[in-house]
Amino acid sequence: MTKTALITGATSGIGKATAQILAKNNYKIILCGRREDRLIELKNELSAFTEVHTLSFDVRDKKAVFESIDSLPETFSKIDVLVNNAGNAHGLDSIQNGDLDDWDAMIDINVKGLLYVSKAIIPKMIAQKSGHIINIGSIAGKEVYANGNVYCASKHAVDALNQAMRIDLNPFGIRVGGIHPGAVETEFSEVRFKGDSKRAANVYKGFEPLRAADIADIIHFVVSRPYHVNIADLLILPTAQASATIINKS
Ligand code: NDP
Ligand code: 8X3
Repeated sequence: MTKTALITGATSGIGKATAQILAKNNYKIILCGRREDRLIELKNELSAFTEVHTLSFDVRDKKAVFESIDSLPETFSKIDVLVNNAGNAHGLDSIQNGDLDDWDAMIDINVKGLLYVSKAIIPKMIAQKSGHIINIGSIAGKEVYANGNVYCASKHAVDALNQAMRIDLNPFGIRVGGIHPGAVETEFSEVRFKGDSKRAANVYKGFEPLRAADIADIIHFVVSRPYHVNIADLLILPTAQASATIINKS
């Protein structure tokens, strides 16, 4: 039977690539994000392969999260796969110089947003006695690096929540797994550096970073394992990267 995947942050980067690969592999797709033009464009592209529904909401807005998910039409209401991907870094400053609005954004989007979306979907998975949740963490959730403070804390929280969800949802047969990428060239650094494209591009200079499609491919592998196999935790790095800060650059 055709499965349905809901992907947050599907307007760009890892989320968009995940929607593309799952659509081509017979999943019905629910695309989520704030930028409606991009949602519509991607829906048009993926409709050649599968049924697609779009939900435009800010994961920080808990009312919008619950209303959007409650509004799903019957044909999309059984969610088999949730990819908790929406997130970003905002700024790269020392703890003493950090911007409070950046801190709020990272905690509210990466942690609380992930929780709101999960809370809106988990009861449905419990009722249907099946489901698979993929939480997108980061190498920043495994290590802390200079000036990464609050972003690293938010991704450590995702790592903890991933483990906690797996324990709490274990009696219901729901699979939970974390995917923790290193450097992936997406709009991530553009957002982190607030549109400074030169600084963003510099992050990926001198080595071959991961592409969004590399992570999407792995997400597809994880969700397509037989039901008795749950890939609980994966750290995926570009070959040139050994740790959050050790990157072999030419
Ligand atoms: P992008 O900036 O390319 O994509 C981020 C996505 O998140 C966009 O689709 C954006 O959609 C969505 N998003 C951001 N804020 C909100 C919000 N408030 N409400 C709803 N959606 C939101 O970055 P990536 O693809 O790289 O990032 C995806 C995930 O991967 C993030 O969780 C990130 O932390 C993680 N990650 C990224 C790495 C990298 O090096 N790129 C490495 C490790 C982890 P829209 O703006 O339309 O709402
Ligand atoms: C994104 C990767 O190393 O910039 O999560 O934190 S890093």
